[in-house]
Amino acid sequence: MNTHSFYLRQNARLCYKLNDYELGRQRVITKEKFENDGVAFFPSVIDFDDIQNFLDQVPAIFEEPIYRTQQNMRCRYAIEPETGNSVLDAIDPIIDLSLAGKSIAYSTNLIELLSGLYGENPCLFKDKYIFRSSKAPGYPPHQDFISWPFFPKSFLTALVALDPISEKNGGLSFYRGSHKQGLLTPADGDFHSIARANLDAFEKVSFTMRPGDVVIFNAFIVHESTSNLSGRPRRSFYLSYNAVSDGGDQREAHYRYFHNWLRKRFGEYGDDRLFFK
Ligand SMILES: O=C(O)CCC(=O)C(=O)O
Repeated sequence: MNTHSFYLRQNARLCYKLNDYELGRQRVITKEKFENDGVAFFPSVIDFDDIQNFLDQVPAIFEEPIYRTQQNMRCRYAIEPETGNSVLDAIDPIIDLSLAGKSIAYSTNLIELLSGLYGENPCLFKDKYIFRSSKAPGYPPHQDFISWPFFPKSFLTALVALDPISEKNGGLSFYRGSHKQGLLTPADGDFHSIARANLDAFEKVSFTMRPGDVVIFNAFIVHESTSNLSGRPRRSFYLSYNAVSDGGDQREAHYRYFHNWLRKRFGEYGDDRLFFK
């Protein structure tokens, strides 16, 4: 049974209507509600077959040795707390390697949903595939906005569940409304975590997701993830967009800047062997 419907073309302010048959009620997610909370959950946005096609393509890609080296700027590693070993954690970007991933990023459902939230067209800015292996630690509380010269303030991320996601396997929590405080850390272009003690004023919300469900969140909302205790990877696909009026298509420029930043950052430690492939 189709449990949701899109109302974007008729009225951009009423962006999503969710029929909750089990509870016999109808919930509506408006642009205003999203702007107030900074995060919203949308069930069954991507077809399960499309998710499965993407999951089928990924292992073959990453059998290639070129994607299993830390010198490739596409691949991010996490340190396993128990052993200190590095484990592959994220592939950023991935849609140039996977047509199935690309078709999810530009799927009508997702683009219409984002158009409703923006009130204008979205442009894809960035995409990443996160493995969150059972050994990888969670991410500490942080905001996604990076104070780089042209980083768009309209940056929104659609987290697409590839596996079921819950608190037990490294699910995300969001500090509802925290995006309204703007950037909470120094604007120096670096990643900063935020102490939980500074977040008491905000309600912490999390979502249990099935493959194909989507959570969309603001660049300034503080969020974190738990360690994955399930013994299996928790795979997810993060697609970030900007509003077209906020810089237009900046995907290539973003990755150019990002790679130069990585080269400078790790150049300090004498690592001049980084490449992107
Ligand atoms: O997938 C996760 O565990 C968290 C990822 C995250 O917060 C991010 O990429 O900003």
